[in-house]
Amino acid sequence: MVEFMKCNAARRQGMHAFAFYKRKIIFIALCPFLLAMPVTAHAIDFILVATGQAKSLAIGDVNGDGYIDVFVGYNNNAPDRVYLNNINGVLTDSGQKLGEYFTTFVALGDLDGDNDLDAVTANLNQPNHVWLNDGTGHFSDSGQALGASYSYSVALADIDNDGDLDLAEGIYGNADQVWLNDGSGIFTNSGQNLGGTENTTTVQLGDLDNDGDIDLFAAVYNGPDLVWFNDGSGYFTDSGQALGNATTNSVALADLDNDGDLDVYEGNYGQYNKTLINDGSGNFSYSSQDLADRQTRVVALADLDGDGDIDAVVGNYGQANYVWSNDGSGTFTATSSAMDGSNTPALALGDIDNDGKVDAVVTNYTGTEQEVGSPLSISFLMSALLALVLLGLRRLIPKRI
Ligand SMILES: [Ca+2]
Ligand SMILES: [Ca+2]
Ligand SMILES: [Ca+2]
Ligand SMILES: [Ca+2]
Repeated sequence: MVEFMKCNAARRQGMHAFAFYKRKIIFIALCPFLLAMPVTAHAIDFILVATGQAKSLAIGDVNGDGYIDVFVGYNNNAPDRVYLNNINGVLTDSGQKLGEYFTTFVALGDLDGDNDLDAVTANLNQPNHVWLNDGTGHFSDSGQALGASYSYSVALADIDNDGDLDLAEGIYGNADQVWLNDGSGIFTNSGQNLGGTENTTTVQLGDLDNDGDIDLFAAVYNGPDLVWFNDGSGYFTDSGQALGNATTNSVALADLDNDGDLDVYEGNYGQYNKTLINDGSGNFSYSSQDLADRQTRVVALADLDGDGDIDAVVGNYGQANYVWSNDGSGTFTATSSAMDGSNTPALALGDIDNDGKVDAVVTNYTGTEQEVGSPLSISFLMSALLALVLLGLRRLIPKRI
């Protein structure tokens, strides 16, 4: 705004300045650049899609219309639901009532190779289910009942390198499982038991050791997190790492420090959140940062401010949700909060309203839709930088010809 006012003032005395002051010519010449850049703060929209027993969600364009839709998993044997994006972020219940399970986690991916997004739901003490999409966002139960464990989390990736999406299942109080896809969306238990009685709350899949295959990170509540390396055929071996002993509810993988490998953002309950930095070969060590949410249920990562590094949105219980900005080296600073006192068990990041900015889609136990302004703003920073340059130029140029 200061630059805007300066530019206008400079324009008002433009001709006079043109005749007598070189410094003002340069100043005016740069004004259009300043005026073209909005100085309003970049904002992330928090979009509340469901409340009550809605404990999990996944986002993706399920009906192929170019807009991101939301699949919500409900606890307490309430049916799961699909919310379709009408346009520009307006989400409407499609009316489908999918199963009556205790759904704790949802993952979307094309499981049967027909180019639409299908769904896997993790259900507590009940079989996990595969829901196939007819291409219009209408889901039907594949009829498969995958295990009947205390499933807290599922993740999809091509674990055995045969071109289809396989399934990792994180189980609370028992060994995690790996289910392989035959290409048509039919899953078979690989027979592997990853770990023992750890309380796995989240499994995440990614190439942790940079050898081209999909590895597994298991977040454990009240115990060390575990890292499993893939041999390339879908068989996992314990890396031997026992990471921390935290009350971890959620982890997310991304290259936090911009060195080309996947790091970990760890969300803990009653303790600081932490980041674990990868040495490039899949060996993790905790950074020194204590990220002060302390009541975290879910973590999601994306470049929120468009500066090329990965930022974080943290969903908490009984506490505001926070946006954490990365400085590019993996050091995070809390920048804003929203939904004070909310209980956010599920969170995903995507451009729901197609305005070119990342939105946060959440479910809450309670609460209403809110938006927050984040002080992150590339345009603001560039305006400030240009203002400094202008000051420098003005000092270098003689005041009069
Ligand atoms: Ca499909
Ligand atoms: Ca596969
Ligand atoms: Ca790997
Ligand atoms: Ca990294």
